[in-house]
Amino acid sequence: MGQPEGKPGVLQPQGVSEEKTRAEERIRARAHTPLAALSEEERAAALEAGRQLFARPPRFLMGVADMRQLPEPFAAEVAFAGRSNVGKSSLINALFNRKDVARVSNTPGRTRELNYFTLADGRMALVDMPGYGYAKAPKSLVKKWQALVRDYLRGRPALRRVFILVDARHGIKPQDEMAMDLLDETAVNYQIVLTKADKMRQDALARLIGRTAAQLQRRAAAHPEIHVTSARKKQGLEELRAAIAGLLPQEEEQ
Ligand SMILES: Nc1nc2c(ncn2[C@@H]2O[C@H](COP(=O)(O)OP(=O)(O)O)[C@@H](O)[C@H]2O)c(=O)[nH]1
Ligand SMILES: [Mg+2]
Repeated sequence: MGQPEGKPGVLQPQGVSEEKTRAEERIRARAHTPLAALSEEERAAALEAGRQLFARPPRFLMGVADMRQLPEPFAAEVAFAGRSNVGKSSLINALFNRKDVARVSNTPGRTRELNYFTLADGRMALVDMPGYGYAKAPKSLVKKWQALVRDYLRGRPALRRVFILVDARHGIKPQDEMAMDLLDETAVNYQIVLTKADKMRQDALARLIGRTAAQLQRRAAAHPEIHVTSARKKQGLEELRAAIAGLLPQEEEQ
């Protein structure tokens, strides 16, 4: 979904060359094609690209607590965000089919940082964002999270998408809405990933998906497709890997 032009309150990217914009449009168009809409051959290729991207463990590059420490831009960057305990570490580990990838993000001192992992021979960054919103988090902490994230979102033109993880048992919570407001405001594309789907019955899950889709409809920067995952049952992982791989520009497009 492209950003609606001139929409009030939505920042348009600035200083982007026309050529780069066209390349980005092509990338977006491809990345935004849901797997179900692809031909069988294209679907197989997308899944294989996803499999390859996650076949090797990522490298932990650095934790960033201060915007002056941000690494040089990557060909593509994606970020994972969500409320504390949503299952972010479990999902990142499951995507790589390892047990300890995301452990570093939970070590004392790193829980409030943007933790950078690199994949695809360093061409892509996966950023594990600090968890937000324990319900009783002090206001000052929430403010700090917002400031770090706002600066981050504004300062990373190669940030292709933020995956907002939402617990399938709870659906979108006020803290998630705050995060989505921030993403709409900074015109950064985002997509909902439901976690812990194994905890839900099919009918309840279907209702939640419908409700969640409706909540996204009027949001400027939201990608409408919703991923349904379970780290425990390894559900929805192939599709999510494929979606992430689709955000990496092909070599010839760089
Ligand atoms: N049933 C179920 N529980 C999960 C799943 N993923 C994570 N959890 C549990 O949810 C809790 C928080 O998970 P964690 O990955 O540490 O969340 P984080 O704080 O967002 O990194 C842990 O007790 C996990 O075992 C899942 O797919 N299914
Ligand atoms: Mg974690």
